Amino acid sequence: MVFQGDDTDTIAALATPYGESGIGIVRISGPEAKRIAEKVFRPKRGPALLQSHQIRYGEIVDPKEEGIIDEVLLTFMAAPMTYTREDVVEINCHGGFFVLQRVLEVVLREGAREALPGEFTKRAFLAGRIDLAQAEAVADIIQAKTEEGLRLAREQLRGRLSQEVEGLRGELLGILVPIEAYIDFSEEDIDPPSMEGVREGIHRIVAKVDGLIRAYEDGQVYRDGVKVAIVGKTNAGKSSLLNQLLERKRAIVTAIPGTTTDVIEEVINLSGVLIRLTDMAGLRDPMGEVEQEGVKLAEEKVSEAHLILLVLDRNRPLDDEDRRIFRELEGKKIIVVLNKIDLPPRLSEEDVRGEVGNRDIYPISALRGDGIEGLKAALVDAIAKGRARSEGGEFIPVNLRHKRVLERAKEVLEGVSEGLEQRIPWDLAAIETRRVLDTLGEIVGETTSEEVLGEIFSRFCIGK
Ligand SMILES: Nc1nc2c(ncn2[C@@H]2O[C@H](COP(=O)(O)OP(=O)(O)OP(=O)(O)O)[C@@H](O)[C@H]2O)c(=O)[nH]1
Ligand SMILES: [Mg+2]
Repeated sequence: MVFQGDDTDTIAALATPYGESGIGIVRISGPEAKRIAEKVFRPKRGPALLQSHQIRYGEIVDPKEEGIIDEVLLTFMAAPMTYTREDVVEINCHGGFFVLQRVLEVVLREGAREALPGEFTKRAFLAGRIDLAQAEAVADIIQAKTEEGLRLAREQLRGRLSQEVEGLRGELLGILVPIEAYIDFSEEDIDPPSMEGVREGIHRIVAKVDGLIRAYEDGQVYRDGVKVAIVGKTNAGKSSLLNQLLERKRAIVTAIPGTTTDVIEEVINLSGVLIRLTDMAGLRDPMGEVEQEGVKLAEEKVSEAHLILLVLDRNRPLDDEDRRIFRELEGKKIIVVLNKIDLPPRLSEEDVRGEVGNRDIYPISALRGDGIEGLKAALVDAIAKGRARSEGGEFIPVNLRHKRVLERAKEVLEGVSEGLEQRIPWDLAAIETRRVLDTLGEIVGETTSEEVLGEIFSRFCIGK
């Protein structure tokens, strides 16, 4: 859905979800908010006129039918000290579907329009109270599924990325100003800028842009979760391990090899990190058409995974199938799980070491649950380590839209640097560099098109 609608009229929506709850809130924003509130609200005590930032107790009435709809607490907040910087009214009603529907109905009838998704936040953005990256953070906070995801969104709301981008634009301007001065006053006796100096400056900025692009990849782990694939040959105990990690019987477990044919995906939250676990067919030469499809799907999942849990059956010696799997996993991040330690060992740690080198090996019994807690800790550790490596310091929230903007900026900057080496005229270099300033401005919303804005705000729920 693309966002449309007048940005100056008065809007209203339910700010809490439909359904039964202790309270539900109807929110109104815009120039008519106060008038509408005074029309539908009858205070139990005190003056009829509403004063800013005071909570009042009273009733919502239907002015047409003279009937009482609900007993409420109403707050009027005068612009500009409000979320949208417009006049805002919030009505705390009883949280029933029907009551809320009726209150909203009379508010709309008195002159408000139903708000579109994210429209309150869009107004905060248009009024300059928050920038675009911060507006996006509001949606991220609402949608956060883990503590870490929430932390990231909070950083963004505080303007962490915006500061970073403003810094970059400042540096870029520092490069641009002497070039433009040279172009504008070329008749006078100004020396041309040093080509090497300009290129160095551009490279420094590109390196920072690269850092932000990497931050996206790190952040993705917290926003969307880490993909962990459970891999091993048939009957190794993959589905049993999935069930142990989920602490419920999700996948079918039988003694027949080839039990799992489809891909099973489930999400767990370990220490604030969202983990997307996939269990699937054992990797082997498929026996029939169903299994063939299953193995194909499984191979796809392996290639997408950030991390592999490789399950080996300690009760059986290694065979060609195992070796084929080792080869297929080359170059992937792997945690080795030695399963069925409740049975007699037919596979020594040395045999396994010969194949997996000095990777950590976790002995478990997926049947009895032994070693599962240790394995969980190892999982979290492996993910945290991966992050520390690429992060190299503070954490900056970057989403996919930001990343695309950054990639475009980087491309143009690299083009300018190459061009300068080939002696393109200074005015061309200046034009291109200015373009990057605008491009970066899209992150904070200074130069963002109406269409992109529409897309961003339609991600929100109604009432925010
Ligand atoms: N004794 C013992 N048996 C286990 C253990 N883990 C799994 N099993 C048994 O091994 C058999 C296969 O287990 P599954 O979890 O279905 O193995 P899988 O790797 O998912 O097998 P496929 O889906 O066929 O590829 C079942 O009979 C399980 O009960 C274990 O730690 N100890
Ligand atoms: Mg299975």
